[in-house]
Amino acid sequence: MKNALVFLIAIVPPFAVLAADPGGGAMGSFSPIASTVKGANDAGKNWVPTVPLLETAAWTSPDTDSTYCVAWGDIDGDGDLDLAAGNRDDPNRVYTNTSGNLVSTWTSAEVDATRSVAWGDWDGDGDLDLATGGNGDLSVRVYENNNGILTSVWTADNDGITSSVAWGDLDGDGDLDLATGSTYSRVFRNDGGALVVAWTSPYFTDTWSVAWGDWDGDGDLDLAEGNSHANYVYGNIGGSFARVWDSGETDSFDNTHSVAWGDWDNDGDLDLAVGNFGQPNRVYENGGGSLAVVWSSIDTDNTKSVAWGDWDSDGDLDLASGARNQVIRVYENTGANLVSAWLSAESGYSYSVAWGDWDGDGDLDLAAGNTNGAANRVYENTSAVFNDGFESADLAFWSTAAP
Ligand SMILES: [Ca+2]
Ligand SMILES: [Ca+2]
Ligand SMILES: [Ca+2]
Ligand SMILES: [Ca+2]
Repeated sequence: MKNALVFLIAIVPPFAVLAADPGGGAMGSFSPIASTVKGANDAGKNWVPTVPLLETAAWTSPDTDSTYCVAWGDIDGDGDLDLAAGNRDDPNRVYTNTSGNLVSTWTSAEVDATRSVAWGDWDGDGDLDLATGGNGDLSVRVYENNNGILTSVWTADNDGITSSVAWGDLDGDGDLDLATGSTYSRVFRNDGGALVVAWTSPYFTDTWSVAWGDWDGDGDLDLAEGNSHANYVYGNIGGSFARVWDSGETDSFDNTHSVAWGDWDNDGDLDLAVGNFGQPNRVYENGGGSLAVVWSSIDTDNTKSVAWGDWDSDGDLDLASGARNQVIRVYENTGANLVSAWLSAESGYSYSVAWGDWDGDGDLDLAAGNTNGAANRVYENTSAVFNDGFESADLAFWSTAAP
């Protein structure tokens, strides 16, 4: 998993890093580290010469649950990330992280045909509780966390399939409210432990995905909606919502299954990635009150899930995508473009991808939730970071380049 060189560096103080000197081959010190190393290797933008994510999964679940959604969260408060899996035809599951292994420690009593899971401390007692959304009469559920055991404590009828759940404090009162994507999107407000319907979208949207983000920078959370037709953003106006942006697409255009906010151009506002099924994925750049397509993928994967994460730790957000019956991709952010830079070895039914540092070495690893008889997987990132952007990928480059 971690090569000996990385381990050597990890145990020395960060400002006295020793590495092979590319000029003379002797051991020496770099100062400052990031500019010296990256400037010499990476023309212009911080392009990392080696791909940081391993192609073959480092962890594969022993079960083959039909997982529609995975989410990282520290269920037991021991400082490492555990993995929740929302399953379609099986009980939901939590894999607890035990020294780098993920072991199933909880399965739900219910089988809800779950499509989405989200961690959040809904009761403010300091531990993460789990919201789920799925099919059926009681398609939205909250499991309360008691010492790592999750028990269903709240359910709601959401008028149809709930494809997406997302926690966010819509009214700034310090507790988490819950957005749901369904036939009509909803927001449930947290009123002292009870979740009550605060808003229902007036639009029939057939929503696949919802995501909170302060798109206009006014300090409250707005809501993006990924739909089978046009995508919407609802602006938060004093705790209620009004549609303030419409992508304007028709039924024959993007069939969006996943949306994710992220500041891809580092200009301080949130941009929106959309994962489209059988059509190009896209990034809409935030132009202050509007979103405009600035990137479309060359591929037209059956994308089910997109997730932003800085996989190479160079300070910009890269984009992972999971797709049905296709490989997982990572699109590397090269400045004003996203370039497909990594493909998983497996071609699975990856309905969900989620970044998280599962081994606590400072870089983002990638979890994939798979359906159709495929195990869930975690792909390990080998670019452990030591202070400002200094990466093991650079170390590996220098160690092989030195005489
Ligand atoms: Ca809690
Ligand atoms: Ca931006
Ligand atoms: Ca990056
Ligand atoms: Ca890691």
